[in-house]
Amino acid sequence: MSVVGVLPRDTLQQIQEAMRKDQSLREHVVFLLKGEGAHVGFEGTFKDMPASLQGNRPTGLPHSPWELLEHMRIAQGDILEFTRDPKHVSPAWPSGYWPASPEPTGSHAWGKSVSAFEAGLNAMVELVRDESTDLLAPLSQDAEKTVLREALLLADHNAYHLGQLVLVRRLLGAWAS
Ligand code: NI
Repeated sequence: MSVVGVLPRDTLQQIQEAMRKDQSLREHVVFLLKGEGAHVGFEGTFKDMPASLQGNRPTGLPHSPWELLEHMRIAQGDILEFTRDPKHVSPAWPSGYWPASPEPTGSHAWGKSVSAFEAGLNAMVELVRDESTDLLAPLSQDAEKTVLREALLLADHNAYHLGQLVLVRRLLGAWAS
């Protein structure tokens, strides 16, 4: 006999309703993480960045496109690992969250960083989508934090720096539209 078979009908409906809301919340967070609603996407912002300008800091601004991309990748990796690994050790702040130089470390560095960024973002999306992930359970490493809070933090941080990258690209004359 299944458990469902012995539950009163209104209890079953409550469970189904709770599952529907849980699923809906997960998809709202995934939508936010992917940046599909309010601004230009990651792929469109990272693509076609001329190698000769990746390490340039526009006059009056502190970061080159390479620094912003790497900062997004590094910070995202830290938030992801903090969320899923109680033993994760974060880099020194702030120096560990930025590359050593405004210039990329070779002609393939930009593409490799973009791929690593995409992998990190997908990992957070999978974590949020996983029905065995309790979005609201206090994390053992910090009871004030939850997977939901860290996912929202990541989306916020990514959106903030993505907008900066668009602006820096415009100022460098490296933005198509
Ligand atoms: Ni930041």
